[in-house]
Amino acid sequence: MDLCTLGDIAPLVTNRSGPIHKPLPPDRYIRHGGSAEMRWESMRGQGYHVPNDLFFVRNHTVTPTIDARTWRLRVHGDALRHPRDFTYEDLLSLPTTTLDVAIECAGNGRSFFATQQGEPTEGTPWRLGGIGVARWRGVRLSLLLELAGITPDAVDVLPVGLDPEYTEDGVNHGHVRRPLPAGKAMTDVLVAYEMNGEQLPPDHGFPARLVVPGWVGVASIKWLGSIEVATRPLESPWSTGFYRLPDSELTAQVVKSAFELAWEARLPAGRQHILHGRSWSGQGRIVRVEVSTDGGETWQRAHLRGRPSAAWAMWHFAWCPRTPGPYKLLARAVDETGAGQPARAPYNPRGYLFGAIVEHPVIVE
Ligand SMILES: Nc1nc2c(c(=O)[nH]1)N[C@H]1C(S)=C(S)[C@@H](COP(=O)(O)O)O[C@H]1N2
Ligand SMILES: [Mo]
Repeated sequence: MDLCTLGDIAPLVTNRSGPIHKPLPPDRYIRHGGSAEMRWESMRGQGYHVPNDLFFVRNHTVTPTIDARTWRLRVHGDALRHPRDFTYEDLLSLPTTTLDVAIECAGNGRSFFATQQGEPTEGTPWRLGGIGVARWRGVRLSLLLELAGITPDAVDVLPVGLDPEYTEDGVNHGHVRRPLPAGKAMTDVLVAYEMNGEQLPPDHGFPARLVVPGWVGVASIKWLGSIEVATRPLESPWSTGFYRLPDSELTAQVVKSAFELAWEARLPAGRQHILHGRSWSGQGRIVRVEVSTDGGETWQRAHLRGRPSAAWAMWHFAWCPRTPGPYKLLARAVDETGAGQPARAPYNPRGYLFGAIVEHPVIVE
């Protein structure tokens, strides 16, 4: 066989087409066009972090293939004394920081506006699987901006992705990008190149992505190509059009809870079941979780596992259903700021921040 021909074919085989590179087995993921959410029952028995092969993917277009050897992160703008490029090697050689952080789509839970509240919205009909917690390792954005000589009058920071330009309804909005106030950029934001101890996977932003703790997922720009730092406010369609609430900006995530159970899971009657779940908030640690198995008439405390941690809380609850039939399981959490989960989420046309209590159907038989 001609080895040269083989060499030509190999890259075509490894360079998969399609919007997402990694496998999306249907027993672990629900597909939504070019995006995919994890099935919560797949989290049963997992540790604190969502494995890379289960982590949800939200792509505006497609996962690009980027060569780290020629990749550069361009840091520029009028609020920098030394604008400069960073290579992949530069990033790897700088002091590292490791953080457990949740990334969650602002539209996570959106489908419940329609199914629970009778308020259909535009956008991907996520259930609750548009969230994941990973251990991210990389360089603090503040360090890169200091190396580039950020000035005290910096106002906004605009990270831009290298994935293809995004077109909606015939309008080209350009590359995915969304400004962050300089204050947030200099506090706890990471330029991550590792996810759960592995090189950042292509679908999650290889070679480097932003990780913005507590904020809606769209702030965590993947496939970073450039970062502008300006002395004036910056904007993009992702801050002025979509990913905005009618009367306010969209920044921190709200409180949510999910059971590690299949939708319409079947449970034998007359036996004790340990129901497992997780709760999270963009604003602080979860301090209390309650579960109701009677449609919200009565609530009981769930047991939190371990010490409260910022990314999410793991909990369990013992339930012994005696009577067969359909049930709705409810979980609600409260974070350290006192924020909880209401019975109804405030409606907004694009269906962001569904923080109401989700009714999880199960069948006892
Ligand atoms: N460059 C770029 N960054 C992006 C996106 C994108 O499409 N392109 N999607 C954003 C959105 S809306 C979310 S919710 C998160 C999802 O991150 P994940 O795919 O790693 O789970 O990435 C954000 N960063
Ligand atoms: Mo998102």
